[in-house]
Amino acid sequence: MQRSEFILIVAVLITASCTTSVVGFLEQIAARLPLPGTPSPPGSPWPLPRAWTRNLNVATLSSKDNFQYISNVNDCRELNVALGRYDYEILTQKSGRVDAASGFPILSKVYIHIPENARQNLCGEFPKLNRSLAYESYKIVVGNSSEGVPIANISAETIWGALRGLETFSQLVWRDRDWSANHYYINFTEINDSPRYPHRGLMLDTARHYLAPRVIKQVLDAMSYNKLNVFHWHIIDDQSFPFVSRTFPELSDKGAYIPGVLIYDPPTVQDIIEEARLRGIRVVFEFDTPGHTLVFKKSHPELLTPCYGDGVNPGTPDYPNHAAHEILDPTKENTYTFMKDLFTEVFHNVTKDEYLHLGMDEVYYACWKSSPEIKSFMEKNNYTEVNQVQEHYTKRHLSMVQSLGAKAIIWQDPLDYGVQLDKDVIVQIWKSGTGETSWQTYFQKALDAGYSTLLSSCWYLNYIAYGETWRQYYECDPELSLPKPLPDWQKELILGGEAALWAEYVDATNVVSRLFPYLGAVAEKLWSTANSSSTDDAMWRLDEQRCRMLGRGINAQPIFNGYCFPGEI
Ligand code: CP6
Repeated sequence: MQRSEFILIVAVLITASCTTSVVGFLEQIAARLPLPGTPSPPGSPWPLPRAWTRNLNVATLSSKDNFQYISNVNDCRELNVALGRYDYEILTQKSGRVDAASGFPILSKVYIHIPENARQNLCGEFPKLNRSLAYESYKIVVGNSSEGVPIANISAETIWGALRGLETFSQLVWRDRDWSANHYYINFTEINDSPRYPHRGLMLDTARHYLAPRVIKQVLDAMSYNKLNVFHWHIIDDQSFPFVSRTFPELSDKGAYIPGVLIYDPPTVQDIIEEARLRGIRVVFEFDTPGHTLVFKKSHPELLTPCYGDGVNPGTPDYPNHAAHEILDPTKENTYTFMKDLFTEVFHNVTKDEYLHLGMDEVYYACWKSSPEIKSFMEKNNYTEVNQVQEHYTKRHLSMVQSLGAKAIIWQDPLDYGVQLDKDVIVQIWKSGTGETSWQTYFQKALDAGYSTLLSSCWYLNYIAYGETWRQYYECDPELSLPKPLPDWQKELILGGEAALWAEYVDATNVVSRLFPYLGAVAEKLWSTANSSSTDDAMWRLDEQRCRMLGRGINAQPIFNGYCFPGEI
């Protein structure tokens, strides 16, 4: 609702009605009316739903004992756990004492409706990439029952939609502006919602710095507050190998920052996958090769191409945090059999997702170019350019992964070097320059070639700067930022996108505040319909979302001047 409409309705009601409860309510609303220039009424959801209307009828919340969820299925663990998460405490911002506001009817029952059949409602399954709008859609109606008491209904086609609906429902509850009153309200509301894109992710790098499982879980929780549904886990890189492989335990025994301690062992990994699943979040593992593999050298030096002369990694020691450039040796059979054994374990015993991310970014050609072994390999294969070596590795690795039954996501780099891939490979665009190297150019090239795409270029959260930098994230749009409109078949190829947080300068001390609430800006771009809100309008809802996250214990940083209610801070 626009500020002007909102004020108009208030004004009409002031003149048209004189019952004490409405006047009482109007006083409440007036007291909670945003400051001049702040158009968002309280209880505004983030990300913005596809269709959202509400009126000035308001119900209040009473005590915890006076509030219950009632669902038509009882044996769905995902739903039961979620109802525990969205308990009365979270609705009331964990603020302890709550008093029903006198003169207002009490909302005490929230009905949840999903299909009874588990095959339809998807209880017990893992979330998947699914293009169908129904998959995560939901409806909410808050209004009077036939007996004239306020009730809320949340209905969805699947458990994943029910989770999204519960999140939105929790965001509709707002606190009286008079802080000492301990009153909570919810407006009569109708919402019909479904996502714009099916893949809405965050890439986290746990190799430059180790992130404790509890921190990852907090990030997953906060992701669910923003309806994100993919955790892309960049779990290893040049600097460390915290992933514990049962097939090759030496990789983390030699490659973890502190072996046996700063690691993700199999039970921990499964625990994180389950934590994500219960929030409708997929975990997509990235084992980045053939570049970014310096860490393999610690336990398996035979897997790497020795670099010579000018090809020696310039990354260290002058730039100790710069990517190092030792890369896998594509000339040896052993490299492929090793990768096959590692990926077999990952696909069959670790991940629960259909997709694996294969990396393929930033292959440092100077090393390969410096190597006599690569030179003779090229001669033997009649290769004239080094990118044919990359093509060689990419194709073999990809077909091995496909033979395991996995689907693949890669960073854009092989396309940039002219490598042709199967069209079922998803290409993730991460580079951004100007002109020929703008993300729009790369993105359009991938779409023209017929690849399904994910956008990340404009959502690199690792950059920091003074000011309202979230606006850039919010103003970047996978379709509207392109120079010309896409034909429908190309629109279909856009699966969504991912924010990326590279962790050279990030660890448990700053990861949450670096991510939130900025990640919310990306989340709304990927969930809400194109052009549904301007940056200036979004700002007030994002600010409320930030305070809401603080109330839930997430240390989201401020986006401009102001304050949150005590208790949220
Ligand atoms: N690590 C890996 C990185 C980056 C990439 N891959 C990266 C590149 C440029 C920027 C930030 C991060 N640190 N493995 C590129 C996908 Cl600006």
